[in-house]
Amino acid sequence: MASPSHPSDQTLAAILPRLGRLSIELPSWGFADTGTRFGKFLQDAAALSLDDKLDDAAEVHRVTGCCPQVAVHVLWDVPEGGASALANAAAQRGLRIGSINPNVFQDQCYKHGSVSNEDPSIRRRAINHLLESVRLGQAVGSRTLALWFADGTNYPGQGSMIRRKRWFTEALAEVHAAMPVGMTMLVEYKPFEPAFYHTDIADWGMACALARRAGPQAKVLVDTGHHLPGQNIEHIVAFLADEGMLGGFHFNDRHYADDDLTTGSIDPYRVFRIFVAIAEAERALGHDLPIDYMIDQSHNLKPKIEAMVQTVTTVQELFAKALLVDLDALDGARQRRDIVAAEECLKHAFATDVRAALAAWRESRGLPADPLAAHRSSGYESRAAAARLPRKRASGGSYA
Ligand code: PSV
Ligand code: MN
Repeated sequence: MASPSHPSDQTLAAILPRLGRLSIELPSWGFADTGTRFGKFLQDAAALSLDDKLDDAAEVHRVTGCCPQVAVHVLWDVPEGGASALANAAAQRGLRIGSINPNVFQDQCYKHGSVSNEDPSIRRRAINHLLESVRLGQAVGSRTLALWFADGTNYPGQGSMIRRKRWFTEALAEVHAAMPVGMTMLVEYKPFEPAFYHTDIADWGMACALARRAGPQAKVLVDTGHHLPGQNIEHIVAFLADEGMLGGFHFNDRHYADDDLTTGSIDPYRVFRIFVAIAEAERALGHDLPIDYMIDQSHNLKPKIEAMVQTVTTVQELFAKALLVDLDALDGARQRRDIVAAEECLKHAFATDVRAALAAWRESRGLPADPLAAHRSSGYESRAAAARLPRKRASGGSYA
């Protein structure tokens, strides 16, 4: 029977180096006021500007030590000074710009699609924005172009799925051809929202096919919230990893659809199983998978920095538990067709309490044993609120 236990020193010595190489990228948009389509509940300390977002990301990195990179959205985050101002703003805080996220879903011209729009001038405009994003990434030293498209239709008959697929193929190939060596294109899929009848890149198979057609530097981005109910995400992860097509993750959790809740808040065992799939793939390969571990969450009600710190420590705990799975014992059980013993290998690792071990590990690296407590006791949140509230009031936020 699996029972909660603590890992031995020997076991820890085997897993901690891999855990130490786990770098988690923070999303700039996770620090700003966001909401649902019904409205926003504003937070006094939420970030308004790029500088605020980077300050908040630096605070998360300060207490966790594993988040040196920040993902940016081109339309929301690029300052007037352009690429150099962006890179400098990050560097001043000990951070780097991570994935570049072009935005071809917000402008009015994209009402009927971006690279799959029937209007060739809109398609060109979208591709030009993607090409500019490649140049921006190059200028700030980013290695990742993360592509998500809202393109799709709401009603049967509204668009030609085949024509749109071809336009996507051409567009991604053109953008891939413009990428420098060392830059990876990540193609993200999503089954629905904002389109509710069909989405042009609806699942991992379509993303994989388009990435392969684009070129060797294109891979698939798995956003854990972008699956239909019941889909086995760890199977997708294992399959893509074995194909050499797994490029990265957008971590979050969900109960219904793309809920953007904090990772592991609803189903930590699923996140654990995803990491087990990665551990197995890495063992088969003999090296770390070259993938980007990114967070894509918007925190409507939780304080944003706390939610992000909670997410990072949860990811570390679940990753550590996955590394604890005895893969030799697991394989032995599989060969004996001992299903119960195989499952127990997973359950035992999942039930192991790694929190005290990770606290000691953090301290040994000069980090706070409890990142959340360290952030809470720092006074950062109230200082940020005091500094930001007057700006919010001035910009018309609905504050008393
Ligand atoms: C779309 O739902 C998505 O997951 C994409 O990754 C976007 O970049 C992100 O959310 C923020 O809108
Ligand atoms: Mn995403």
